[in-house]
Amino acid sequence: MKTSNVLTDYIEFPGKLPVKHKILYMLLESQDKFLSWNDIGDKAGISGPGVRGNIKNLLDDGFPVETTTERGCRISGKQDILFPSRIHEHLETQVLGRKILYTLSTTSTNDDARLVANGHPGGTLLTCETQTQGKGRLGRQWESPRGGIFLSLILKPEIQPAKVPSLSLVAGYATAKTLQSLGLDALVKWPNDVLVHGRKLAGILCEISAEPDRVAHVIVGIGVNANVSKTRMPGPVRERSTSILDELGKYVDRNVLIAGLLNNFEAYYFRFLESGMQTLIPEIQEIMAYVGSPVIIHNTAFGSVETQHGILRGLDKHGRLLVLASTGEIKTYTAGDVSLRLE
Ligand code: BT5
Repeated sequence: MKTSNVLTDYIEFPGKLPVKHKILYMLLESQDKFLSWNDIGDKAGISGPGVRGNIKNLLDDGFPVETTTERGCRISGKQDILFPSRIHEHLETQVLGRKILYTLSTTSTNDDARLVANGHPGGTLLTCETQTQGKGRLGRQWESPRGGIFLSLILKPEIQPAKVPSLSLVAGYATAKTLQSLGLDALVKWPNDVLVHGRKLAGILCEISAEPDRVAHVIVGIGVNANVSKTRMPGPVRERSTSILDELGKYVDRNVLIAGLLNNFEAYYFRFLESGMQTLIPEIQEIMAYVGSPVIIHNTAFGSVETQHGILRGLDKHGRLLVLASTGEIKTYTAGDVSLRLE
């Protein structure tokens, strides 16, 4: 099913599955067993040529379908694929992920989410297997090989636009806590990264659409290097990144992980909406990277790059970064145009 305005081929959950996905899930569920051409056609409600056309499409999408004239088709071995219905099974949320838009490949789920935000309720999740133009902050690129998690949430919070930058930190905190529940030593690097052993494992990109005093929507994009080795990243990214697979040496169920992330995020998001950042700050600070360490800040908020050296002190009650400069002055930074690194 195509959703309005989105150019790529998203399926909507809950909703009717397109035939190609019906056949894919049939093959995955039958595990290593062959399904005859007739059985596939009967169950999917299509004729022989239709089955062949859809199997060809699945092969073009990169699924390892084995086809034989006599025995039919199968996909053998365990496949690392997202199932919206499995994400849904593990959700404990009231709002986040109650509606899921899923596609195999797209340019950027954040861009797609922005396109469809007006036509979908707050909490809608967009996710995919790979992105061809994954985005980071400040025009940077997000490497999005298969096996990673790429998701965007459409949020419609009734808050002042000035409070929105804090959401990036809330999402980063939820991501770090979710990774900690897998046994990883995950830390939040202000404002939008999650580090494990000093390397980046996840990143957050929040994009806002607002009028002066009203938020229309916020797109919270989260990328997690899950079942993908950093050896598949280009050189400069490889050196500074890591993944769940690299850290734990095993694959995780990305469906369960996405659901767990949404469950955590919703709990923190609701607390943020009800009581602001203050209540979350002490716990975020507990798992914040670089506190007490010398850091360098690059601030591009005023057009040119302003560089500041200092000691990272932590966060103020709004989630802004506090840095002690050598002059003894405490400098305050708001997420958005600021990059932070260890000196
Ligand atoms: C981020 O930007 O960390 C935000 C990443 C957000 C990605 C999600 S995926 C779903 C949604 N759709 C999108 O198009 N985006 C969001 P930033 O702090 O600017 O970090 C970007 C920098 O991280 C790059 O310049 C690289 O140095 C590095 N990098 C790129 N890909 C990486 C990866 N997969 N893992 C670790 N580091 C990466």
